[in-house]
Amino acid sequence: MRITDVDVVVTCPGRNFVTVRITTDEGVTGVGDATLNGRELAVASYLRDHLAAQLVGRDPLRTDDTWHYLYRGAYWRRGPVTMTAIAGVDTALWDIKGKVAGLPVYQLLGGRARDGVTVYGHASGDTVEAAVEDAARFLDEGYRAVRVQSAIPGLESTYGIGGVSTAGTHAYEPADAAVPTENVWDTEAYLDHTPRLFEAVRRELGPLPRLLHDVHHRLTPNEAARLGKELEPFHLTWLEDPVPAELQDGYRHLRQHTTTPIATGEVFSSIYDCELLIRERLIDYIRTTVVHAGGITHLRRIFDLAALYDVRSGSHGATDLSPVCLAAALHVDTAIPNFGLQEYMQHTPETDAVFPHSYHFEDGMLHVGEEPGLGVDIDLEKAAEYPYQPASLPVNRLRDGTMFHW
Ligand code: EZ4
Ligand code: CO
Repeated sequence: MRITDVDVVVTCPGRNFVTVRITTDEGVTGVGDATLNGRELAVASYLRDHLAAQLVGRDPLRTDDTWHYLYRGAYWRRGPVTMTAIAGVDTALWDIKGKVAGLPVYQLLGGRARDGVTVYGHASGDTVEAAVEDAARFLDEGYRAVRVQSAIPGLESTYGIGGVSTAGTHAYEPADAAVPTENVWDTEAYLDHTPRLFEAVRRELGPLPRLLHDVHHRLTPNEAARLGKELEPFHLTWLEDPVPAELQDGYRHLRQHTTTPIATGEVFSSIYDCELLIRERLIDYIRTTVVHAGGITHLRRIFDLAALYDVRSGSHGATDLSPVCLAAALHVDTAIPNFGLQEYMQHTPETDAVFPHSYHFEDGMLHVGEEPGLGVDIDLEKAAEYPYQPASLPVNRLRDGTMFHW
């Protein structure tokens, strides 16, 4: 069996997605997500201009060998563009392997380890009351865990707020332009507000719902330690990305000061980005996912390392990760021993139509389908109706104009 074509499809059914589609001489095709939000065309070029020619003629079933061929063979290792491109290819090869074997991919990863994949939804609101109401709606819809973000008084815009963000719809979309919108950030306002938010959520929703919160990389280790301590009475399932992820030894300081569980890793692209955090047990959940961490092959290695140290998976699953990534993530989540929680934001109906899939939501869990491969495809005709549109994530500045983390 040989790879005959490697196609890269860029489509924008509400937001941009890059999909790798690999065809074989036996007519079996596979798909992989290669979307890197705001840098989509860099990955598309990496795939089209550099990898496609190297892949044609190779045996598609040599998944691990191909992974190393692309990783070691580049000489320039790691980095989000490279690892997202490798992920797209690797995911498509797993899809092909499943179809050839006649088995869903989770079976090839060791088989079913749980009934379904518990997910968390994104609740938010312009006020604390609105955020509490939104969180309650998610719980009413059967969600067992919910991330809660609310607007910070005095700031014009806050991460995670905006657009429609109630249960059953998808949340905010990034700026629809090549030049990012600029937001203003105020750490003191945020640190003052966030414990009040969770005090209200716990008071209204009770002690049992699993609650999460995303700091989005904006605190120093000591500021994060203060927040973690103040949130301890509200028993979060996790506090996400409390500090910029490149400041890894800052997590030692944080860990020594709070028992609030910590999750990080959505921006990591390799096992080497999380090795220290896992080995020193500085985090509770590792948030790497298929598309940005080198595909199923590499993500599985990260999760296996994490399992040795009692760190659980908590894969990133925002809407800029396509349904192809979500399907692949669900196969991994279904099979690994140390699954923790999976992020889930519903895609738009247009996106779901471009990427027909067999996973479904029920009782707070996502369930993979049973067809061979990943159980997801791309409808090329529909994809062609939505050409690429320049789009960027926002940037943040402090009140005095200093560039800050977004
Ligand atoms: O900002 O996926 O936990 N989810 C997140 C996301 C990220 C986007 C970046 O593309 O932090 O909302
Ligand atoms: Co996040």
